[in-house]
Amino acid sequence: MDPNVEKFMARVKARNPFEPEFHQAVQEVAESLVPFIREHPKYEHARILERITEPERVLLFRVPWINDKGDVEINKGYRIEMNSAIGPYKGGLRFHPTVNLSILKFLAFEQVFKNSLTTLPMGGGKGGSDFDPKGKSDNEVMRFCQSFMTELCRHIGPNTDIPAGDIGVGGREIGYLFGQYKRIRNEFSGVLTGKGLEWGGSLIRPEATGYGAVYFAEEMLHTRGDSLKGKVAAVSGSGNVAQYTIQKLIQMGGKAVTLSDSNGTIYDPDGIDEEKLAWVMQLKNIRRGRIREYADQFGCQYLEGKRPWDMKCDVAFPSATENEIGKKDAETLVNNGCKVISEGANMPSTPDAVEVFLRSKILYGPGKAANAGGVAVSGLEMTQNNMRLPWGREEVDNRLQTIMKNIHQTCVNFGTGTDGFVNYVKGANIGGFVKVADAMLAQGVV
Ligand code: NDP
Ligand code: 2IT
Repeated sequence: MDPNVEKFMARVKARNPFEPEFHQAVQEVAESLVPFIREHPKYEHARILERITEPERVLLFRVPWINDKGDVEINKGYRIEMNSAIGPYKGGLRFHPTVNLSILKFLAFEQVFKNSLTTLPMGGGKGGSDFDPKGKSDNEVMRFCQSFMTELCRHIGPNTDIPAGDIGVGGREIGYLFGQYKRIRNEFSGVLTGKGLEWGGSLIRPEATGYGAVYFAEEMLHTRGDSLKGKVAAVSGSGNVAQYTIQKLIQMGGKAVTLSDSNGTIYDPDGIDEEKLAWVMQLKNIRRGRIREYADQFGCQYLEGKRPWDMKCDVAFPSATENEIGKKDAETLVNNGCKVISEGANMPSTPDAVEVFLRSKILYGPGKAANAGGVAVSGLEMTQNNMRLPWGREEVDNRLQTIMKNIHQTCVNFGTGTDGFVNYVKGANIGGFVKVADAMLAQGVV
């Protein structure tokens, strides 16, 4: 490791103990940025790297609520306001039992670079709770969301901090959160994105992350004169990102053969078509069941406790969660002929898996570039809220496609090596950094 990266990381680890996911995200970025900053000493003098890894503000609060049995339950609530150099804090909320400070700080840190890459004026933030929506009734979820927002509402606002969804937070949760914000603040505003269409939401926002990850994969393939047409894809997860990744893949002539959740993977070599996908959406979004049921319904293989990465594929779309592809998985993917990884999830590949992808010189699109379509359309939702005028489907989708193309080009500009190989990790990290760093320089030591 570059001794300067080592020195920098020793300091980050000492100042942020017991935060392994945060260390992992920072180290990946530092490995790209330290050599770049060495060539641009203005950033070093202003200690931008040290400042950008320190959140502007961390909020941590109690979320008490009453379950259906009448018992009091207590969860932790968080909001990390990471960086506001180029716009108000923007980023999702995650409700999952594994949520802790380390995970939210890694997500908020990634968000700063991702949001900058979209070219829209959005700073970075992330929040959430260790609340587990699984097995909870709608009323319990509503009471939890109301309690969570009762505290959060004093810290956020349409020009201050604009949360959205992430794992465990979809249309239902955004609705309950929005209702409580409006009630307490007596204000109908664009304080959250991912809203329903009837009350300030944007067309294509639900689809945006998955669609964007597919557009990004297509752009990467174009650099090698290829396309997604006829390609077999392994997709992990079965939530928002996985579902719309598959929808767009079908439209572009690809074939998705896997889906998963935290219990296991289904493998459907015939391909998940429109009809099967509609069934999955009903299963996951309405009935809130497990992916195992797909295998019973359509008579295919279910691999209990397994991830999709042993399945032969041309393209992989990890769309579940962080560190879901380890070194062995990466080697299996590459050995089985996988040529493209487009990360719908945030940081789904471990550092040694990333190393395998980069060494193999396959097309590897890291999350902060490949999954930026979601927050990009969130930015477009904010624009429409401010104009008080909604755009049509095609308008939003065209803008999303243009944004994904531009992000790809930024990665190419900053990530192409002397041998012509595009290191999208380096490209995304430096491309995302420059705008934020220059804004921080211009705004003084704040
Ligand atoms: P959802 O809650 O809709 O779906 C999450 C899916 O991932 C579920 O199938 C879930 O399975 C699975 N999953 C979650 N945690 C784990 C785990 N620890 N191990 C195995 N499987 C797991 O979330 P999204 O689809 O919105 O998010 C998926 C990923 O995409 C996350 O990394 C998120 O940060 C990222 N992302 C999301 C964006 C968005 O707009 N929603 C934007 C950019 C990135 P189970 O039901 O068993 O929990
Ligand atoms: O990780 C992400 O980019 C998101 N969960 C979406 C954030 C947003 O504000 O739309």
